[in-house]
Amino acid sequence: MTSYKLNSLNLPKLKDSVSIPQYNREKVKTGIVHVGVGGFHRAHQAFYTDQLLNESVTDWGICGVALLDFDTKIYNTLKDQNGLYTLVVKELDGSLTKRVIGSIVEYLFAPEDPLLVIEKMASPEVKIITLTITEGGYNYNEATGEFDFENQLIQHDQKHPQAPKTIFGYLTQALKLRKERGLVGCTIQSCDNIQGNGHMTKKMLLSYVLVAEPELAPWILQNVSFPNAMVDRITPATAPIDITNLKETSGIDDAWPVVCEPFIQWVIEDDFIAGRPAWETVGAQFVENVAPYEKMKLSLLNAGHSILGIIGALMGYSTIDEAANNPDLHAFLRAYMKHEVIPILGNLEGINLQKYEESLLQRFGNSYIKDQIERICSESSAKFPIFILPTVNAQLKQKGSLDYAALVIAAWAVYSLGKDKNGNTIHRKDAIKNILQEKALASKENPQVFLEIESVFGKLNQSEIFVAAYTKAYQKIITYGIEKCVADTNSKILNKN
Ligand code: CS2
Repeated sequence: MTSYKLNSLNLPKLKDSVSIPQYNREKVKTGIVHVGVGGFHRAHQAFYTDQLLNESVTDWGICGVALLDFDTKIYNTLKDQNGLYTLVVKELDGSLTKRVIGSIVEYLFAPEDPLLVIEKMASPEVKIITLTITEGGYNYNEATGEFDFENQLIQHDQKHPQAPKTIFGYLTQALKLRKERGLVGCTIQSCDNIQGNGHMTKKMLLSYVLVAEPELAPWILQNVSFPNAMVDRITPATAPIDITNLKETSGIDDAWPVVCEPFIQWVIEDDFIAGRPAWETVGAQFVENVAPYEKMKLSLLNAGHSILGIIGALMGYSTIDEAANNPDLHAFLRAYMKHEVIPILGNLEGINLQKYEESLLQRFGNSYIKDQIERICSESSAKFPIFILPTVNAQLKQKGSLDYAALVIAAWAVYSLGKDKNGNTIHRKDAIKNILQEKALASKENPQVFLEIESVFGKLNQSEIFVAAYTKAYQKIITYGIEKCVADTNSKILNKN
């Protein structure tokens, strides 16, 4: 079929094969600056906002910001397509729902022109700055609980405030301009998977500001709000076949479409100091306290992902659905949720945890999604402290079950050696990959060494109970192999001395 390159000019030609923005993008004003235009942002916030713009709202267009050199490819691609891209929802029956999204009306590349980005963030029409900068982007040290001033990029920002490299440098300069110009404040809204992501953003930003621009801190406290939010939509990395299929079946020549699952959720605290879009009209939920939703999602969905990812990788799988459909691993995950997570969640008002758990297992098992294990396991050193360790620490406090989590962490130590059960190489991506590997090697002699990585595990290696459970699990994986170990976790092997 004839295909058209996706851009503003060709948009009308595509309207018969796909739904396209119903609004005049030129009339849309930028009310939001979003930092980190990855797949997740494009499947989630930009999608909610696109629906809103379709309802004749014009003040809430998004200006994307690419912060890192690494973002060059997505920046060039979207620039070329005038900010347009296709969102392909892979439905439960395998059919595809496609929609061209138009809510990203501007896009800036920070390394090219930092001052332009600072000006944009400071501009009076911008009311909200949203972030998807990944769990690791908050510059938080698990061992100290504090902002990491050792980070060289942070040190760079302190020396070169007008050409920053980190989000903290940018926000500080933008807020400083707002203050100096007597402008109203704004909302800074994290959309990352972190418990209390608004609190975390506020704490980390203020830590930086107190050192870099101390006089700005009181102004921030008065003029900037940081709502917490829970975000959810499984968004695998786009595969080359997704691009080809889109071109062949719909005639859309899109260099970087986004694929995702049908499920979507966004629960937000209603704390927007300078106003906000009515995202509730397109499905977002505004609540007073988002903490229970965050806790539930991080400790069940995200932890579930990491468990399927790490153990699945060792078993030789490459996608999450393969791991989730392994009956033993499925039963293991279910048991982890039941014995270790649900007891610490308590009663969450208005939430049926049983139903939530069932829906997660169904989402993980959806074989049309093909979420990559490599994506899930990437940056595990930033994920475990948020997704799994709070559960372990809570169980330790109440002297409860921790054998499942101990096995997962032991599996991570074995995974960090870089070979699956068949001896094939596992491709790993992690900011501290070398440290993980070095500790994993030393763990062959003494398994506890892996737990010494303080920036990940904090003081966990000082808990005799945990160390004992972990060491036992580690030795059992080495002796019996991951499959047998998982299969027997509920009964024999793990419980036997
Ligand atoms: C995943 C998340 O990165 C991960 O490890 O668990 O990206 C997950 O797919 C999303 O949070 C789903 O909302």
